[in-house]
Amino acid sequence: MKTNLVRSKLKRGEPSVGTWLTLPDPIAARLMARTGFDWLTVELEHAPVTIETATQSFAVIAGNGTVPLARPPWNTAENIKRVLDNGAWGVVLPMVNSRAEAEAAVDAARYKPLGNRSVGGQLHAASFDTDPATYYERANDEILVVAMIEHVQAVENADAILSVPGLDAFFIGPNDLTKSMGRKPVFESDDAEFVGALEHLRQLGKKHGVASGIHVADAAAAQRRIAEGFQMIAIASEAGLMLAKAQEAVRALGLGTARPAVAKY
Ligand code: 3PY
Ligand code: MG
Repeated sequence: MKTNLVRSKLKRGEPSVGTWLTLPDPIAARLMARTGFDWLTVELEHAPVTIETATQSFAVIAGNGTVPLARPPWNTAENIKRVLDNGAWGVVLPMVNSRAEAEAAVDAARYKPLGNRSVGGQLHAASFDTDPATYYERANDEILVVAMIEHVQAVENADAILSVPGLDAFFIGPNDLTKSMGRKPVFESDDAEFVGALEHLRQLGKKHGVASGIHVADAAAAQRRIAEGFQMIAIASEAGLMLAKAQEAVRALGLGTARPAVAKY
């Protein structure tokens, strides 16, 4: 069975960088899996990605030596089971706002004795290049469980959320977090409430031995966050990276007026 090198890196305290896959396209996933990111998160929350497309993407990502993660549409047992049973090596769960929600996530993502994940499926084992019996034996050591902290309620409850056994990392969604603070959704802000929340969360991550993660807009921001101690960093998305490069070329050549088609992530 293959080893989840992202989980190992995070456990060793090292940074791990990836991006989001928002296009419903396993060919884009295949190409992105060869660029050198540690992991790619297939986006099922805000993008038109179906479970069939996601399943194909998990396979080509894993087959090209990169770790396939999934962000399910919401933090429910049904969603978690569907993506893990079809080949994701980990879940990045939206809007985990309470200890009970974090416990439910771990319960759905881990087999007994750490949880109550239901046994079944074929593609989970194939994705790790092993057989189902070995997968059931070892999955609890390889599956990455990440709770998104992206609401002021989650920041308030973070001490309780991050103390839940079986959680590997938390991941800040700055856009939802700033929106929940009553501001415009942004990746970066100098606002004291936002800056203070990030520092508070990182300290709690250290206290509970849970890796700190955050979504950023570009490589320079990723370097800054890594220097601050964040470990799990997502840079934009494949669509965002593609559009940024295209817009750079258009601007350099002084071509016509761009339509407002900027992808955030
Ligand atoms: C957010 O910024 O809200 C996100 O969900 C990023 O992944
Ligand atoms: Mg979000």
